[in-house]
Amino acid sequence: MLDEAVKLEELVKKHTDWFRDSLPMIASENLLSPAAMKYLVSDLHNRYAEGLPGKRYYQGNIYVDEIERITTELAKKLFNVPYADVRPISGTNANQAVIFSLLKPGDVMTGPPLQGGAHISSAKFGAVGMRGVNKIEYPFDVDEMNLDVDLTAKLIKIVKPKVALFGRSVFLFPAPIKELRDALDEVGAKVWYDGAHVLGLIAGGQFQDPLHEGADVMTGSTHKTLPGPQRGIILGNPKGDEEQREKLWKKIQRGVFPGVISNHHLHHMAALAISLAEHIEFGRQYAEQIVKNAQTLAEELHSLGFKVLGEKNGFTKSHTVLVDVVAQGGGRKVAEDLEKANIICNYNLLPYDDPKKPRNPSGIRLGVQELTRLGMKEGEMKHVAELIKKVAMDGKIDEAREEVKEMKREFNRVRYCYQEDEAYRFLSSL
Ligand code: DSN
Repeated sequence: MLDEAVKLEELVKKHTDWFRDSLPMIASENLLSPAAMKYLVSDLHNRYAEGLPGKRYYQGNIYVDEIERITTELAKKLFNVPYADVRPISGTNANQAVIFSLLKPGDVMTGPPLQGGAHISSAKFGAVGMRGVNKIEYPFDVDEMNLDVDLTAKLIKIVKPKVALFGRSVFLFPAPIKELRDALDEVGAKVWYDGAHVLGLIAGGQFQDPLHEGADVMTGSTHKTLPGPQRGIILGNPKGDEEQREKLWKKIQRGVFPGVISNHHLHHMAALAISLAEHIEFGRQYAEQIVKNAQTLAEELHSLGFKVLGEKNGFTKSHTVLVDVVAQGGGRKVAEDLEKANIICNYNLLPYDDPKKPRNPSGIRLGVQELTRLGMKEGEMKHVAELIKKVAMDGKIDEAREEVKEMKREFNRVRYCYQEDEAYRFLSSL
């Protein structure tokens, strides 16, 4: 074996052991269930499928077609919508498909600002800008930690976007779609909701339900609060009569294939099907606990002296907690110190930061969805807040790391799924 190959084995093992002994709190990650993970190493990995079931460009898709039909039906059932496309291979890829199908170069779209939590695919330097679309940003209200509804309604009426995007990657509170519905209808904008972060909360009935509040289409990644494989999804409930709905949906499906994907990674699709089924059975309970945990963490950090954003509205209604850590040395320093203590999160721009300086922002973003998946509840969240204080305020990094390892020993089993099991058993047996 080449030295590099031996080294790789060592690196994967070290990584796996490190995460087993850590508190992973990146708001966009989660753990796959054992039942879903087994499909990732099936023969499906080796195969190709292009197009839609029954309309393929390769032979060998007899069972793949059936798997895709089941996955699509489960997605429609979970979100209670008439349309689902389960082929995008990531959330960004799903966004690209919507951008390509609904927007042409020179078109105007509106969306949240980057420092207000927008995903990079909607930035001027991301997929939207690269498509030549003119993105105009909504005004953001820091006290509300949400869009400024009155100013946003005025903006929509003035710029008349072809597409109005809602949803964010730093997503504490529901987007005001209902409040903006009149303005959106007046200009005839298509409403696109990026639900990547909150997909599992929406499906679990714990967040707004955008496709029943006026959004035409929702994109998402399937590995955040919806704890499936790293993949994407597009769900639709377009406004209009049957013909208009079908027309829009066909356009979006052409955006997926041949627009932005060829093969759609069939092993991940089967893993998604199982994850959707698990969420139908366990998602409500899981989503409820996520929101309780995030609120407890935010309250505890606040009472320990941290500047937690969103105080006016109870800090958070999602899986995410956003903390201004300027007083503790800034986002970068705090995130790096936490990493040394095996608490993994990311430094993050806050709404009042300069978006041109993303490497030195004021905040950290904390997500509780993975810790919740491992069975942690409100009591553990209080302990996590104390550990964060120990690192960021008291500088006791080594002491905190030992405590994290000790705490984590009790929490390595994946919950809210068919076969609760050791999260790292498969990986560490590599
Ligand atoms: N940008 C990623 C995040 O929110 O962490 C999602 O793509």
